[in-house]
Amino acid sequence: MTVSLTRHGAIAVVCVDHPPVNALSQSVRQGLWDMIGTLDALDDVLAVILICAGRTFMAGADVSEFGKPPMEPHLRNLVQRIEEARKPWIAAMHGSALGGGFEIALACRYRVALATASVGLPEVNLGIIPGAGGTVRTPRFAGIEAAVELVTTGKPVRASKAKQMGLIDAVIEGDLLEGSLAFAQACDLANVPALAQDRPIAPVGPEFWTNAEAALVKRVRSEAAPLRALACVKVASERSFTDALAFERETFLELRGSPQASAMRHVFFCERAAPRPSELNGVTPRPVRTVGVIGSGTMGAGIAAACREAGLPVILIEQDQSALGRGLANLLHINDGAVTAGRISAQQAADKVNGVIGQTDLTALAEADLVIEAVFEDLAVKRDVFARLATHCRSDAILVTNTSYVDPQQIFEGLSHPERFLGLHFFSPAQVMKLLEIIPTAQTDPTVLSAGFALARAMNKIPVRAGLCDGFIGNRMLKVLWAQAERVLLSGATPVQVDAAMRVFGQPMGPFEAQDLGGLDSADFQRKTARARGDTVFAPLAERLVALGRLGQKTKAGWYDYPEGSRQGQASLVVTNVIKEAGEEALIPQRTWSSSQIVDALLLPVVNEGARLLAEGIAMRASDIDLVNIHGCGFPRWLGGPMHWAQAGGLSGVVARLDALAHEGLAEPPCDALREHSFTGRAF
Ligand code: 3H9
Repeated sequence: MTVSLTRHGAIAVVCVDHPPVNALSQSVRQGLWDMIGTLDALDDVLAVILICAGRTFMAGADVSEFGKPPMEPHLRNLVQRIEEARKPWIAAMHGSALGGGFEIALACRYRVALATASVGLPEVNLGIIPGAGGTVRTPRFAGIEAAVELVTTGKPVRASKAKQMGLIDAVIEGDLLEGSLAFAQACDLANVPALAQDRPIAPVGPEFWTNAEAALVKRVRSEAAPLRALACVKVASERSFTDALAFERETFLELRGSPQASAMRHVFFCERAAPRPSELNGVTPRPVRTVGVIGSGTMGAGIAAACREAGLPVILIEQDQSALGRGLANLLHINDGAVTAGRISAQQAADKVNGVIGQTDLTALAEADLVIEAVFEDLAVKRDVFARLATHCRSDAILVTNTSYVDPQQIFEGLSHPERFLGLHFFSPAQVMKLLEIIPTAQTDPTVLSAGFALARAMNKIPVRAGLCDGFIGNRMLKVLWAQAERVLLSGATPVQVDAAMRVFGQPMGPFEAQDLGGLDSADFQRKTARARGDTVFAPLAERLVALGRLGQKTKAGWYDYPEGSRQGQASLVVTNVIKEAGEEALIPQRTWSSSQIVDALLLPVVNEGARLLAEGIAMRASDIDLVNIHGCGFPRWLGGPMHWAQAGGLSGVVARLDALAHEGLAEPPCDALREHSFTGRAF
């Protein structure tokens, strides 16, 4: 039974059991709807506890039902019916009480939760707003400021914080059902708390709304839902309960059918499918209980921190004691940063650091199940490390190279047990960035590949399988974007114009600001390696800047000038002259650029490259390309990733605009695969 009833004397316990996350699918809504009628009619029931089986309280509306014809009973009506039930309902929450699940809880007379539970209204992450009273009831319990924070960020809060905010009545220690029964028995049921609709909202001054909107516009750029959620809370504070519910409903329906909501649902399901690719169904990952990390620079220390996040003990290897000292200091710095940011407690930070043993001798890795090399990006250096690892590690230990562009097949060439080698590409900073590219070689065993995915899941990262090529998926696409950005400069635009256009599109920063932040030297090193291999590279402007010693913020000069002490770039006369000279030398015709033309010139070739990656089998799915761009390259989530964005806008338009750019010499023409998808209308 999806919704079942048990009796504990005068207390009825309604249990929802709808794996995996008790989403409010039609069967759950119907079951609860019927239960309200049944319980209202039972005179000997004094109170009702609403609890859930499995790993969580109801995690929200069933997202897979969005986009399909709505089915009764509707969630908003169910919420209202619980609120108006003859018996007081008590929501007993564990896991994540989210979205519609939390809206149901808000309609109950009481809310209790385990200390480990969290509650929230994450609808903005799906491009929508709460649609069953969340924006109207939350400010009546927690006040306007807290409600604005909850609905505009979508971030859940832990039970103790929720209690401080007035969102829940008690935090339960021990068994949830027992604790809830005790809570129910202790309640003065003749004097139940007021319903949300009967609670006043403490007003805020007009400047609150002006400031909140200004801050939000800055944060969310062209993402629609958070601003609309803010507007709903404002209406809730200004109009009647009924009017506010109607306004929320109207906004919800409008957003639910919007392209942004469709894009964010696409991302939601891509993210959940990514850790479990169908090609690894039935494959048991090789167990990983202990990890070794070679190298403790920024990347190595970040990887060690990510492994500790997964709860794995780490053996950190450096060449000598002084390098090891610096590496362990890097690790301390990462954890201190997490404590300062409030992400972990001082005790958790200490546990993380204590789980790392520093060593200078590879024999310490004799029993490690998996070893990740994070040394210099140089084929010979990496090959030397693995030749030595092959003699010190168990023959079934998984040996991993962390590389952003050196070919793993070449790194492992000729070593014994080739089935145990794997490439992983962590994005920097490794302990923060969600994306992990997983690169098997031709010989990698499926159990080893599967272990890579399991490791990513344990680290709370989004794994994407990539084939062997220069830059894999992320860096290969970024290379196209940066090359296009230079083409646009050479034909008349300025770095300020290009960066501004990409920000307005939704990127957190433009390509030139991003290069200045990361440093121009690492891409330059990569280009030299590519040239040595005989590849063609196109970065005439970046190469001139590197030759001038303009490496970005770290040298106070890159694509922009950085006056002493400032991280805010200023347009540079030197760069203007470099662009002018290079354009004149190459006889590039000058033209004017609008923001949308800049976005097209930068991103349509990226889509084209995505189609190539799919055709070459480097990317398995278009959704993987979308995830790489969202989590690794700053593509706006609310546009769904470049492949979704291109498809949603119409591929025939993409092909026509790319053809026009190619005609002007500003991009390569659409590849065959892109033309074919556009012609047949077949989804990527
Ligand atoms: C809403 O409520 C709107 C209302 O205001 C108004 C309506 C009128 N629906 O993440 P996991 C599936 S909007 C359907 O790996 P975890 C997921 O696809 C909703 N399915 O687990 C996956 O399936 P599979 C607001 C859902 O333990 C499986 O559950 N709520 C839903 O790491 C496991 O997911 C949210 O946005 C759903 N709502 O994390 C909450 N949620 O196994 C979204 C999950 O086939 N969900 N699935 O791949 C989450 O944040 C996480 O899933 C949660 C568990 C924290 C709950």
